[in-house]
Amino acid sequence: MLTQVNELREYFSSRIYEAESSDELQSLKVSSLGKKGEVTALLKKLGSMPSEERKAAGECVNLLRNELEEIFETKAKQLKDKQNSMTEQRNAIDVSLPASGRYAGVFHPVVETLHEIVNIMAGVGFSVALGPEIEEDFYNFEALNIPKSHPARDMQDTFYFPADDVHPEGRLLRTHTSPVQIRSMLKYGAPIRVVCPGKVYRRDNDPTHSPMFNQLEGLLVDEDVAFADMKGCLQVLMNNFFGKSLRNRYRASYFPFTEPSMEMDVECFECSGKNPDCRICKGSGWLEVCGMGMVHPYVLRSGGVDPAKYNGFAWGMGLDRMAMLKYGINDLRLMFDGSLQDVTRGEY
Ligand code: 2NL
Repeated sequence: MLTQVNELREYFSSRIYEAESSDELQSLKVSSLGKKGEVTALLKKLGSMPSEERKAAGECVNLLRNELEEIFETKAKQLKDKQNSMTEQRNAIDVSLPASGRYAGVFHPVVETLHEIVNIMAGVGFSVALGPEIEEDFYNFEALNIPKSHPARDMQDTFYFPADDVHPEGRLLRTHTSPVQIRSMLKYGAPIRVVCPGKVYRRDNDPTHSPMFNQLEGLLVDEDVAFADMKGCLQVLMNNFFGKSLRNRYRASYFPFTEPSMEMDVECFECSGKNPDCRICKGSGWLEVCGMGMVHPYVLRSGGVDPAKYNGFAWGMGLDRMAMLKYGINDLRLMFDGSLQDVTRGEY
């Protein structure tokens, strides 16, 4: 009996000493002091021993049991301390490590473009005017010398709201930001310098047209405004927007609200016309950037301005198109979907 006790003491105390986890320790406890454990088995054996041997043997086994219980407890505490200090180390903050990066928000390329153009024009004395997206026929068409028969008024091009008691004439989604300039002339009179950015709507939806897009129009009205003033003003805008001095050319055009009217092209800022495969100008060497002209006298009159005393110029450009040109975005749909990754090619 004594040898068995000593063997168990030897075996369990060294196994406990070597134990590396609470699980291991627990299974040692079960196999020694548990119901079917080896020490428990010895205790059970005592009953079948002759009574003269039982007392001494009993003391021996009990002593072993108490000893093992004590070292189990000590070892359990050691393992727990070790566990705690490991967790502490894992959670320790190393203040010398570089800080992790943070996502800063970015403006949408169209908003970025809007800010740039507004800042450039503010530099030459223009204010910003905003107006309603739901407009009346007068401001969107009539005042702009767009007659009732004009195709732009067609149901095919314009979104109309049904007439009701409050608006018996019916209303529409503005098809350009020109009504804001009419409203500005009526409100502030001449002389005036304004740019009018905003969302405009047309019944168009294909790979190169969106039913909602962003426009920016400008209007300058004063005494003795020359055609050359318009060219100079637009040159300042384009050179500053594209960041370098670019050649320009003008093509005769037609708008009901300007006379004469023209379209302006600027030299391709990317290749200056030298790359037949240029992804920006597609090899033409020119970028179509805006339509413009001297304000039609009818339009001045609609804005409450006397065309005998004042004249002026106006231009209109697509902000989405300007953003696409400047930032080399080749698909209009990218401008209007929600994925930052696609628009910025992952560089945010
Ligand atoms: C284009 C052409 C243009 C205007 C817009 C305008 C406004 C008033 C009076 C006269 Cl109140 N004109 N706006 C003039 C010429 C061209 O836009 O291609 N837009 C994308």
